Amino acid sequence: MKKVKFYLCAVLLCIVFFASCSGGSSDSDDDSSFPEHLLSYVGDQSYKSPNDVSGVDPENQSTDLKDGWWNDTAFYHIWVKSFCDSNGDGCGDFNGIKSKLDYIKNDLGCDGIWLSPIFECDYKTKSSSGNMHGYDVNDYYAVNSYFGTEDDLLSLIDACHEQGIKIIFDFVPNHTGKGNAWFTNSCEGGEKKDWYVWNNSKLNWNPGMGSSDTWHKNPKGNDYYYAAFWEGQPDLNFRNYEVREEMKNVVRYWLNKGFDGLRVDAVRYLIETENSFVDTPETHAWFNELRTEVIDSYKKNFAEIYGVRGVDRK
Ligand SMILES: [Ca+2]
Ligand SMILES: [Ca+2]
Repeated sequence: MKKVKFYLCAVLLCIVFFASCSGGSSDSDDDSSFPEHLLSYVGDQSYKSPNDVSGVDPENQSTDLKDGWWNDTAFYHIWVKSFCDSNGDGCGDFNGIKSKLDYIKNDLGCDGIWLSPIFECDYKTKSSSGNMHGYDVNDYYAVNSYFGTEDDLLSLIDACHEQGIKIIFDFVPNHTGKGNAWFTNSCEGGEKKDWYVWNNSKLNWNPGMGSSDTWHKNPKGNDYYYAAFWEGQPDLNFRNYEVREEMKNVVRYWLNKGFDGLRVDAVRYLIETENSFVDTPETHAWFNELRTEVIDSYKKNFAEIYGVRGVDRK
């Protein structure tokens, strides 16, 4: 009888052991599969942004631009937070840059400015210990209030053009900040659920930046979202027609405010496929849409794109 009890216990322990192993593997850390639903295109193809701009606004466009102007323009990259603080609050700002245009043009010999991200962002601080990089945008239609007002920015753009300086903005389409209202709505299962990349279990995609810890738990649900860079920068879903249009609208919106062009961030990572997480034909297709539907219509098209042909930023 004792032997029977022993064997029964052993069998039960084995069942428990194997059950726990198989249960663990369904939510394991080494699942690099590509679930079929992530290949589907979703959303409303006739979607219009609440901030919709229907086309080119000629009012604010410079008239002295020739095709290919960017080829002989010397750009100065300005990290806005640290460049020049005009009001002594510890944070660089648009008015500070405006006060330095003569220095940029005549002392440095530059006739173009590339601004680091200037929009409302998730990690926002004036502290010198935090870099506030701005590559975690919470609102693509609002300037970071620590840098000044939108009027301050427009005044800077005008002043640049008066000095013969081109000015471009940093556009971050692959991901937003976690504090973006779109992401909050998505986490809560609202109408923007499919604006981000979700799966019911944690996957282990490695887009090639060293870490495969790229899927993170929904803070308001039981599913997981993809973030190629880190959990604070959730990837937008560019297989959603609404996202595709919204991000094209962001470019129209700011070019209409007078910017001469844009620098595009993280271009390699827009759309993932079963075969690759970077440089995919699907990613190229969206940039082609951006070029043909938006940028080309401005006749002063310029987009500084890092890494689209496989050469990443150095
Ligand atoms: Ca300031
Ligand atoms: Ca992506």
